[in-house]
Amino acid sequence: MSDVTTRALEILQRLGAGNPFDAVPEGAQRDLPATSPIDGHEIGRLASHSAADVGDAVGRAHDAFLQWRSVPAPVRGQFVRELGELLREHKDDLGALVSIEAGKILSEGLGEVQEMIDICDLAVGLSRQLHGLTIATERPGHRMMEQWHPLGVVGVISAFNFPVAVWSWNAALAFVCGDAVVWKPSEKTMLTALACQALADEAARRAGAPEHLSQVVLGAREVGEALVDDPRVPLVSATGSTRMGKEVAPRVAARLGRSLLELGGNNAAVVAPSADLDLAVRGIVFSAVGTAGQRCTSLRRVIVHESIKDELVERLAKAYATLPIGSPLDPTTLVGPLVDEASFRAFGDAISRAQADGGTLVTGGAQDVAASDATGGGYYVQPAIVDMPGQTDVVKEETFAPILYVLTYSSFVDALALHNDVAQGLSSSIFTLDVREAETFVSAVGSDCGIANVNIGPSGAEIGGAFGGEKDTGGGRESGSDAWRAYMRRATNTVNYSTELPLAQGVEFV
Ligand code: UN1
Repeated sequence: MSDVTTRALEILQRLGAGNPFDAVPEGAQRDLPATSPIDGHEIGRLASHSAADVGDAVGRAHDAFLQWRSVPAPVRGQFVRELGELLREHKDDLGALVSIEAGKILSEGLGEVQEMIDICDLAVGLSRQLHGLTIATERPGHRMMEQWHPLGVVGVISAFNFPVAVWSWNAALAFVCGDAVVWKPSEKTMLTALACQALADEAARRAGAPEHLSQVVLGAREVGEALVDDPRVPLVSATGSTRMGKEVAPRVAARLGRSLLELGGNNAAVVAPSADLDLAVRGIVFSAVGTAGQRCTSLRRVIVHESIKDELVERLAKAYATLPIGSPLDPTTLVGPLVDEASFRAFGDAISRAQADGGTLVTGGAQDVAASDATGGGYYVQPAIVDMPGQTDVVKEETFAPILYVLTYSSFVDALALHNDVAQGLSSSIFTLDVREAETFVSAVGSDCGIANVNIGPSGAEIGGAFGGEKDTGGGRESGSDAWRAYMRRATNTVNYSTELPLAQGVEFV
């Protein structure tokens, strides 16, 4: 048994998830390998749920919802408060399990759990603030108001790269909104999902919430499809590739369900002549290289003014040369592995295509850079910077790996045009000390993304803001601001407290 396996199993025990491999029913086909990208080692094998199992899980969740919807929202908040407390208690373990299963460095694994704690805090407060409106009515002796009611079972489909935070953004809000959740995690990160499920079950016990409010279903495409097609699931919240979103959305729409999509990004940083380059270099390196370039908010394009391009590229190359690459469990590492062989190939292919388009590889791209006893079998790469002559097709695609394309501009208008000339619209940033450029960038004629930052990179959003983006990113918003409304249904109520029956629009109908 590898060290990683032993550690994962110990953590699962402490989180109350037991040994999920022992829990696979006798005779079930163990078709789902749980592996760690750290060393490529198989931790164990789990069994897919069938479409019928998914239906059963939705049925149980729906029954729980029927009870939950009439529990007062502030009381529902107590369940999420318990969940937040358990996450605080188990932050180190769950963060390490995220590192083991997704390959992100320990500090980022812990950061992800902190993001869960933060959204739980927000949701607990929100449980006392779910509010509608009172609206002026034209009819005397009447009152018109808007209420928000629980919606039902929310289907959550999540990706490997934020294996636990994305569930919590959805689940913490859904629970206080009076909904139940059925979660299909990525097949690459099933163990962290089972750990969260164990914590949610414990929180429900402590808070006296109904059983089965939270369910996990495991498997590949068919399992996702069963969830997406189930008419008892009024909202499907899906995070992943644009390709996946384009398959999910029409299926959900075909039954007139709602979807909340958080799909690919192709996030850029404009670096203007006035930029504080110390800040820009730090911001760019974190956003481009953090999580080994496997965030949907990762920085993929730098659009730099021609007057400072050479200096910026030189400084970035220097910073890249010192990046410690290796096991994410080693606290000195900043760059962990790619998640699997397919990502590794996509990294190499994209660099070759960029070179064929006339790009110059400034640094990185070397492979097998970290092979050692602890990491042999994992897919480690040296983050790459490619200087591009223009925004070619490969630059317009999202490659989920640490490749930073450098594009050059001479006028700010051109920089904005280049910036927005991609299909995706998640996150964006500008480094400038020029207030006109900064304000233009965040204005209606600036960045067309859901997130637009000034003097920080595009990644690392906090949970208080609404998270999501436009165009091929799917248009959904999760997490903070008023994103909670997606998890509720709106009712407009008009109450007549008079003895007359005046009709709206002055209609006479005796
Ligand atoms: C994702 O990659 O799917 O803003 C989410 C960030 C994180 C969330 C990323 N808070 O980078």
